[in-house]
Amino acid sequence: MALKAGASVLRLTALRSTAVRLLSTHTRPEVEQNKTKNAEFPGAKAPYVTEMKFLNETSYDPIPIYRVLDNDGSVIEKREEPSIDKDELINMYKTMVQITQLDKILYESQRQGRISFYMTNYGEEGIHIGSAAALDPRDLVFSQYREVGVFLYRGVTVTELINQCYGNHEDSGKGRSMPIHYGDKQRNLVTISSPLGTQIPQAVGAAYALKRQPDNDRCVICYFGDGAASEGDAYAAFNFAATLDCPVILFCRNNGYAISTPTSEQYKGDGIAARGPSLGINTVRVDGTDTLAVYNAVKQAREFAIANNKPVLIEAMSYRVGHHSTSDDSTAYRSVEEIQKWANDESPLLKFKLYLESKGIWSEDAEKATLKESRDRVVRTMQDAEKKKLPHWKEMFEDVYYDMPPRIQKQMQQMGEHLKKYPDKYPLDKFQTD
Ligand SMILES: Cc1ncc(C[n+]2csc(CCOP(=O)(O)OP(=O)(O)O)c2C)c(N)n1
Repeated sequence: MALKAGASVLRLTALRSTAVRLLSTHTRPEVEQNKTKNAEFPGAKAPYVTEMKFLNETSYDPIPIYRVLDNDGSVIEKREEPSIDKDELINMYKTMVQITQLDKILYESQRQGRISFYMTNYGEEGIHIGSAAALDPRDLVFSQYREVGVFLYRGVTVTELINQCYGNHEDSGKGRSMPIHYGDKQRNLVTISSPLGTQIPQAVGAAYALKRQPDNDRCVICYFGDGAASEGDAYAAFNFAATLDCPVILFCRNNGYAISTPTSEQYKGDGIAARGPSLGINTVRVDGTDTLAVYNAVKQAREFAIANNKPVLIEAMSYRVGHHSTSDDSTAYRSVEEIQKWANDESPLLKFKLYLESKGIWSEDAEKATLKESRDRVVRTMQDAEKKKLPHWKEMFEDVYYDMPPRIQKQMQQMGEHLKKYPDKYPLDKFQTD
């Protein structure tokens, strides 16, 4: 009883003080002013409102998609046309053609059992070349796996790429990684690794290291897919990039699919770009089938990132025209009509070619010659790569430890004895020898 009486006294007192508070808020003029003033919480400086409302993706307009070229290759707004000299424009287009030829032939070579795996880049050539052309060769590149054009544009040769896919002794990775896991230290291209998203925090860390160097004039670019953007690593990396003020371009290739998962199942809301402003990152969404739009976005992102030591998020919208990889048949989860529409009407190569033609610097003859040259280069190189020996079997025991521990030395010795005992059981003639 005593408790109950006590509780009702407390309730009465609380009611009275609420009433006093309410009355006073309606009467005190300084409180009137507070309504229009921004709140000054440590975690949010924002206006107060008196209407309780949830916000969601429909509360805002979708982030627009920046483009320079129309589908017919014409420049929409003259002021947006970048000034790129003729030779570079031609080099950009030729590299795009080289990507498609590399893809066609290596894809087939996997089908013929000559290499174990391959991933094509169809539909994303404009992303590779537009971004690579806007970077400085000293900028550090972290890629996912579908960015071979960036490697080509940096000067990695078709021979080096094919040696990697064949895993022969001339592969700088010594045949230890799956095909397409390229890397090139001299050209500032960090070796690709398969686990999705791991490169994103690494890239942010590298950008942080760059910013700590005196007079830094380099940035880091990190490519990742819409699927990889769902990894926890991506969120952590975005937030570190923003809070630690890192000169990194976070470049999302949104090609509509993560293997068979369409973006409609990958995320709700307005794509990857919408995450940028929410974390305080300068963000732009571009048409990834428009090489010039990608070029402008990366060029400005680079300048901004270096001048301000801040990240930029770019979401390049595109379509993965090929199957996910040689292990996939994408017609199981999307229609052939859908693929054809993007392959034909929105081809980044076609748009760029029409642009070059409109400038009078490209012709059908040049097209034919470039196609033949790039196809022949791949076929010739592939035949050479096949003849090259595979790395010495001892390589698989090396390079992990600076000084090989006794247990690994023992395994290597046992392997040597085993091969001596059963030489006819292994294709030893295909491997380098001592
Ligand atoms: C951590 C991790 N989970 C799953 C996979 C298997 N996997 C390889 S590629 C891929 C899809 C990635 O899609 P996206 O990032 O959109 O890139 P895209 O292949 O479309 O270029 C998945 C799920 C992986 N490699 N690593």
